[in-house]
Amino acid sequence: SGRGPDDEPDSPTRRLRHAFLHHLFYTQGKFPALATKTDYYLALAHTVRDRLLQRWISTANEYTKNGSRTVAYLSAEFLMGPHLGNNLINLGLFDDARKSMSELGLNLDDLLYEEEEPGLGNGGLGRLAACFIDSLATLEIPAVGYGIRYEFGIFHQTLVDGWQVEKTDKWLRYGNPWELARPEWSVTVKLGGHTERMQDNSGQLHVRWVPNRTVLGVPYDTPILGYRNNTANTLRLWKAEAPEAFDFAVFNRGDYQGAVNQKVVSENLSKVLYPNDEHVEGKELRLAQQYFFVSCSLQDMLRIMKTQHVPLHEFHEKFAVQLNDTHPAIGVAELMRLLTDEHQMHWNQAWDITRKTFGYTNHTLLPEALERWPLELFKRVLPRHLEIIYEINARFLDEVRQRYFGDEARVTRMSLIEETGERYVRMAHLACVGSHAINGVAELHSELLKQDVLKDFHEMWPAKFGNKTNGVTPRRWIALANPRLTRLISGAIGEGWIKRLEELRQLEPFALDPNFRAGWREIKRANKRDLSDVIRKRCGVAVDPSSMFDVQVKRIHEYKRQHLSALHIIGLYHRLKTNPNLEMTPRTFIFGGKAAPGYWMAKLIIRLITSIGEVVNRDPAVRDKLRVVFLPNFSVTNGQRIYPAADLSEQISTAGKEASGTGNMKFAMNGALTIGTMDGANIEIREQVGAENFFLFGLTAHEVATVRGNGYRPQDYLDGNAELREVISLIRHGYFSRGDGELFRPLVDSLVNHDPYCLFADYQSYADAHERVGTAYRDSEDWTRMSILNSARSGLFSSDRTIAEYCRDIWNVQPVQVPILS
Ligand code: 26Q
Repeated sequence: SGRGPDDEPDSPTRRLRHAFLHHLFYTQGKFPALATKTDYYLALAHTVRDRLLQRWISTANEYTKNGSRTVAYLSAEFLMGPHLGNNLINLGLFDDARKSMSELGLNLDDLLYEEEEPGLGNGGLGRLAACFIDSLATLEIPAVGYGIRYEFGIFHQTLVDGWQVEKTDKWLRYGNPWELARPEWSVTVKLGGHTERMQDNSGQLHVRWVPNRTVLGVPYDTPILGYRNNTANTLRLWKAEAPEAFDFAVFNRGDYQGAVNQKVVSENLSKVLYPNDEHVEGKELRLAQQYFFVSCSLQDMLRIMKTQHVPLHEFHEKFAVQLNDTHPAIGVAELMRLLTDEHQMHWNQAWDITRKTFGYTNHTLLPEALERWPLELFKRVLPRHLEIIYEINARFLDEVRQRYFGDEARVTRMSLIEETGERYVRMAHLACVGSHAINGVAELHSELLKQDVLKDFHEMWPAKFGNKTNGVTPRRWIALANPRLTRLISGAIGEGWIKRLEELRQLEPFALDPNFRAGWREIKRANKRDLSDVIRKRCGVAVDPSSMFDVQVKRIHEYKRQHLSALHIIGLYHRLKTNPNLEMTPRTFIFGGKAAPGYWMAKLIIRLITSIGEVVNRDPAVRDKLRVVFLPNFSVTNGQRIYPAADLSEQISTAGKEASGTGNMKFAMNGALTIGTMDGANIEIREQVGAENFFLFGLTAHEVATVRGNGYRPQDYLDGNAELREVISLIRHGYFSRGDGELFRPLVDSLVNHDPYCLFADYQSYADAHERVGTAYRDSEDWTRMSILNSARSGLFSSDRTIAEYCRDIWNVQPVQVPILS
């Protein structure tokens, strides 16, 4: 009849189209003539949601039937990124959806960009949690992600006069089609007040916590699909609400204002994500948030045990609970409280269960990022937990004293309570004592943990310690973000790599095939053209896709050293101005990343970068060789356009400071070469891709420690480096601030006088490495070969590998296959 398969009555494309029109009408209540882009997005989202509910129900059914051992991943952050595209990929419906939309005159990409991404995280730690739940579902591991349903996620960053300005993130504005409220599983959480003790008839002592307020935790569930399997796990995020009973009580006293106010106070708990990472502030609301979601989650696990008739003493057999940093570490004390106070279990048995339940992942070595809570604050919010922590501590320190007879200095160091000066609860110590496994997130980081931050704990319990090098999901970061590359790779080696990333190795021989290289290069070029369009729209700057795209995107932090790159760009600028005929590989420097709103120095670094851009981009003497742009609002969505378009990945943290990094992995997978230090996972990336395909520079972690230990003097490096002196002098004299010599003074003074992150010590080495980069880029055939090898050898950095290791070494969980339900 001449009809193609897509015109068959029940072809996938046709069914999608029908379902879509159905939802446009019955869910959005619109005719095409009145429909907005948001309506179209929501209609498609609901169409996809219908297709995943089947899997969600059969998964829940299968897990319940088998009483499967389950991973509970506790994290204050899940930086999920948009769901629609990812779900289409995992369902295998992406191409069908594109087709059915285009048959309706709609462009799928336009609809995908309509989704407001759930930015419920700051950066690496939150995004890692998102990659992990993706991999757990793909590996068919029974798992739940537990966290907070923040009403406002990470702020939206805009640039005004080159400065960061924050806007609230109203991600729920148009509703969220991916979540389902489960009010029937709400739980009550107590806060504040005091404790009372009483004896029962048999003389047994009971502790009663009399809170001064309670809040209701309402779970909102989002299905998390595995890649082309039938698994749909759950992300369960808690929203705080006022308990109804309280409402009534106040209302009956005629205090309507008070009742409404109570509602406001309760809902505050899940109102907003704290936007500072790697720098903790002892804020009462933050502690309450942490306790809120942890208590909700542990109570939820107890409820699940009850419905599945699992006896309480098997808690650790039913659940493996992972603490994503110390943010949920209060869970150790909370589980003890639930088992002993609320379920009358004896201390020793409860403690045994608790330790077998928890694993703790550390994500930082920076002292300012280690959580400690002032004792008074802690007692005000969690009086009972402070008592429990004292009890844990007393028993623990007895053990320390026995083990290390007479070593009171060690006892002081290891105590869960810091008592020198103001007193604090040390959350990392609580997490260590309450867990059976402790891990860092890259080899170097795990080693430094053992030698430094957690040295005493490692000496006491060496077997508890391990390493789990981070990974990222190739579904979102290659298949979804880089469809062109995905097609090329799959054409060469099949599609297996999407689930088994090590298969990318099969690309190695293609690095020597000129045809394949040409295809690879053309894809990078097309991705760069796409990004150039975005840059033109967002920054008003025209960049040349044939220039080298040199990219640094990540949170703005002094230790990550965005300003080292800034200094070097000024160095290049200076070279070009003094020698107009200088041969230089044309470069476009692309920056992106948010600064914590209260981190003044980070905001000044953004201003420095935008200032350099303003000068460089309009200087006819250099603009053909140098462009500098700061792309506002770096997010998961923007990352998906940036990583595929990068030639060079900047991973330039001071060695020993970046626990792992994960952006470094996303770049390498997408064929960028790295310029980087011996820090975090850079070391392992270099080892995998080969030293000859990686631009290394800078001091090692050991050398940094030595240099600093010998009384580091940045001025000496300045005296010894003419270019660096010129760079500093240009900034000082207001060259990038219209003659204002004050603007960047805090930044310059900090560098010249302290330079806590050794920028000056690494400057020349960095500049030299960039010289090698420039030379290498000019040989485009060889660069392409190295680019292919970077991708081909990045298989280790799939979060599937990471999760398989957690399952084997820490969680002891097995996959459970979900049958197709018809
Ligand atoms: C804690 C208390 C109060 C307020 C905020 C915080 C807070 C919030 C977020 C502290 C730290 C964070 C985030 C840390 C983080 O993202 N760390 C990164 O984790 C990645 C995943 O393991 C690593 O790759 C990065 O190296 C590490 O910096």
